[in-house]
Amino acid sequence: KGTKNAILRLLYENRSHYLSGEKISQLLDCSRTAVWKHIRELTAEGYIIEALQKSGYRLISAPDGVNEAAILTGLETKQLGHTIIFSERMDSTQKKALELADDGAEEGTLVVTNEQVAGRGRLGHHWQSTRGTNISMSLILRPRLPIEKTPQLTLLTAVAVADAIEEVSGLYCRIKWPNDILYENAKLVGILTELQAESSFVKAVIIGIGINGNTSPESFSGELAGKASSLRAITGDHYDLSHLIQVFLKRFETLYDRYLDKGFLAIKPLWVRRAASLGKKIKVRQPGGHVLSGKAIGINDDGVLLLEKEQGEITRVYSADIEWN
Ligand code: BTX
Repeated sequence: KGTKNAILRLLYENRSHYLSGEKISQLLDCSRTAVWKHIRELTAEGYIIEALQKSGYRLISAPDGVNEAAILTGLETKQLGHTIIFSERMDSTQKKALELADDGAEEGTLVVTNEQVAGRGRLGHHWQSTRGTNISMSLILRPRLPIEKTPQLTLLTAVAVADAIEEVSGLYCRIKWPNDILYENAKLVGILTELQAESSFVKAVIIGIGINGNTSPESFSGELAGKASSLRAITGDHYDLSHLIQVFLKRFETLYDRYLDKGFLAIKPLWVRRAASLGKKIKVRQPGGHVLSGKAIGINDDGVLLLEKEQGEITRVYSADIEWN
């Protein structure tokens, strides 16, 4: 698998010209037969690779979805995403990332798959993924943060994803507290932040992100009909999901560095600018089933939602699902 990945990586890096079998075998220190065998395997997997007798190989196109080589080629981050754990199919990237974090995976490790069969949302919800058309990924971080600050990373992630979506598609998305990314009330992205801690400090934060990129509108049926959408369903365009991941990682890294340096106050205005829920009358459904209603007046400097109840009393909301009409 290692050599095949390395060949794919070379093909991605040299997309503008042909790379001879001999050159590949020299660079990777393997036989030309091995190169030929791996190229044949890649072709069977759906990669279209042009082979010219005198010139060599050139990658024309890749199957739908993401792959490790595509994410790494041209990635502009300093650290995030430099280690990628990819496989075509996984139960849940979140589950895998939690295991890897337990085993000491370093900050910035990205777990990603094309087919997530048991995706998890918050509070035991299910997250739907369709093969090759949406992004399912989990990022492992090791910030030196007290536990109570970690929800801020969810808000930061929402800003980074919304900014990345805007950069690749031009769509201006809004954020519904704490973690939904909406375009005209349809959910395009889900974010799930989980952590491993020791006493009151964080050992690892795992940020799971699901993005409906090229998902067809028909796949949002039943409960999701009218509530979920995808970039493709909105614009009609087809997106390079590996590129979207690169743009996200770059943006996230910039904001994360700024956050570690200056704290949440440096991120708050970026979040508020995109906030969909502020100023609205909302219903807050808390874990455990308790429901509050009132007006969402803002978030405080820690990222906690401030709810003004009928009588004018202000309550802080740390974790909940919110809705409005
Ligand atoms: P959440 O609890 O805020 O949202 C889950 C709810 O969203 C579901 O109950 C359902 O109503 C709706 N939903 C389910 N699938 C979709 C979808 N594809 N698009 C729009 N709405 C949907 C959000 O939880 C957090 C989701 C994180 C998913 C990522 S994917 C990579 C990583 N691995 C993993 O198992 N989870 C995370």
